[in-house]
Amino acid sequence: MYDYSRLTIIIPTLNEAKNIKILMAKLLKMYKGVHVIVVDDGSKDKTKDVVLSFAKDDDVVFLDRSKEKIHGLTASILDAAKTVSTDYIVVMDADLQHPPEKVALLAEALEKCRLTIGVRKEVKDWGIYRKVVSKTVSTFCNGVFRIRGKKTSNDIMSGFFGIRTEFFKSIIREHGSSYIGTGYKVLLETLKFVNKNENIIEVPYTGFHERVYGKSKAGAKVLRDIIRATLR
Ligand SMILES: Nc1nc2c(ncn2[C@@H]2O[C@H](COP(=O)(O)OP(=O)(O)O)[C@@H](O)[C@H]2O)c(=O)[nH]1
Ligand SMILES: [Mg+2]
Repeated sequence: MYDYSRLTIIIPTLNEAKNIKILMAKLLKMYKGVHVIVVDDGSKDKTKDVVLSFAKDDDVVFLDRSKEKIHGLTASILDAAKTVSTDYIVVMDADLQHPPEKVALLAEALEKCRLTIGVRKEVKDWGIYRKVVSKTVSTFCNGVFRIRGKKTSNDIMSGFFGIRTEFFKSIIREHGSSYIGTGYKVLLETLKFVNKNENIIEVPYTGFHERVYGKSKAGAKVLRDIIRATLR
């Protein structure tokens, strides 16, 4: 039986009250003893109240970044990771786009390797244009990484991944300042610092769909950031 007290799930949030309520209830029921850090950039809705309501009975931390100078998904995840004291980390979005049941596979595979990646096998709700753009950009990023002897992935844009805490912390210590804090692709930026010979395990999943409540916060800047992060 896997001991989930060895795992911290990091969830970045910005106005996700409705989604985080559903997600936390599922995670805490499925994974007894797990630690959760919700890292928030100043939500104006009830995200904080919802998260704190879970903190009474479980190991749930609300990391408030509202007063930080740089807000962003990547900066939030890096900040949260620095505070983790368990062996393993899984990073997932709050918006129910990442299936909670796959956290188990990402976490368990960390016994055998240092990095695990949730790989979307099909993306419902995406039109042909978005699929083509996504495929083209991913192929480009993987191509650059391959040439540079770095690790590639079948879902280099994934926001759903597992990583050994010490491994992540050492990358952050050495390279944290080069990440685009306001960016959205922390896994892609991390792969830049992972050698091609590193053994990683990919966990495929189906059912990636549009977010349940609210809107995506990622804008046109994301694409520019991806290219910038890949090339530099
Ligand atoms: N802490 C923090 N979380 C963010 C920020 N922007 C988005 N998020 C969260 O990061 C996750 C992914 O964001 P989302 O807008 O769904 O991006 P998309 O999935 O790429 O469309 C969600 O849980 C968001 O609430 C931010 O600036 N700071
Ligand atoms: Mg999303």
